[in-house]
Amino acid sequence: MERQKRVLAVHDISCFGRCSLTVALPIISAVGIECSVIPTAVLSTHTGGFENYTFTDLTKDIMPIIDHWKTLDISFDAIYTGYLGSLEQINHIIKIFDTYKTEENIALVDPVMADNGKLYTGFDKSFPSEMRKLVSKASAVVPNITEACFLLEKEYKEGPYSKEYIKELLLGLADLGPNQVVLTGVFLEKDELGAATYDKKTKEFGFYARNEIEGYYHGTGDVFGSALLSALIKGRSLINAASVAVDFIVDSLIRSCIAKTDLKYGVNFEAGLQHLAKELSRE
Ligand code: PXL
Repeated sequence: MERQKRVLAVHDISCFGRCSLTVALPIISAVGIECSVIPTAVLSTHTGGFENYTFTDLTKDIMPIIDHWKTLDISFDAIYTGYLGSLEQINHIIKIFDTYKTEENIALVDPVMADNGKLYTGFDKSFPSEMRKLVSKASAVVPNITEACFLLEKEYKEGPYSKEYIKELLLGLADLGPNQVVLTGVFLEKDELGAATYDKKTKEFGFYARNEIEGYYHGTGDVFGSALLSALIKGRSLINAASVAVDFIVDSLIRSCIAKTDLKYGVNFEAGLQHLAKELSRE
C-alpha cells in the first residue's frame, strides 16, 4: 500500500460558520490524507457578518508547538496556511517553512485577508505587504482576485474579466515566487464562476468555470483550497486539481442555495465528501 500522505494545516478555528480548520480537517481527512493542525486563533465565529465574536490569538503557542515537534521524527507532504491571527504570525510561518518545506513537498499559501475589493475586518493596510513576504516563500498560492490585487498593489476591478487581465495577475503572482498559482473567483462571462491557473514549470495557463450560483457564501475559499490541495497531493495536475475544486465548491453552493442556508453559515460541502473521496481515489 502507498504511504499515507500528511498535511500541516495552519489556520484559525472559527467555532461556528464552516471555514478554516473546521473545513480543512474534514475535507483533507475524507480523501485519506492525515491532517495535522496548528490553530492560529480561536474565534466563536468567523468575522464575516457576525458581531461580537470572541477572538483568542494563539501566536505565542506556535513556536512551542514546532519546538516540540522538532523532538519527533515528522515530515509533511504539504503545509497549507490560511487565516492568520496576527501580523507577527507571518514570521513564525516563514520559520515553519524553513523547518518543513523541502524541494518535493507543497507549501500552499492562501493569503486570506480580503474579498470584494476590501480587506476583512481586523486587517490593517500593512498586512498585504507582510503577506507578500509569505507568498514569496510559497510553492503554491491561491488568492481570490481582491487578494491578488492587494498582493500586486493593483487597483481592484469588478468582473467579468478578460483572459489577458487574468493572465497578467497570474504572471504577477508567479513573479512573487510561487511555481503554482491558482486564482479564484474568476469569471470571463457574467453568469459563470471559476478559477484560473498558471504553472511556472510547464508555462501553462488553465481556465475552468461553471454557471454562477446566486449568493455570496462564507468559507468558500477554504473549501476550495482544501479540495485543491487534496487533489494536488493525489498527483493531479494544477488545472485538473483546480477543476475538481471548482466542481466541489459549486456543488456545495447549489446544495446550500436550494436549502436557503444563511450566507454566513457556510456551504454544505459535507454532502459532497464521499463523491470527492471517490473522485480522488481514481488514478
Ligand atoms: O474563510 C476565511 C476566513 C477564515 N477565518 C476567519 C475569517 C475568514 C473570512 O472572513 O473571518 C476568522
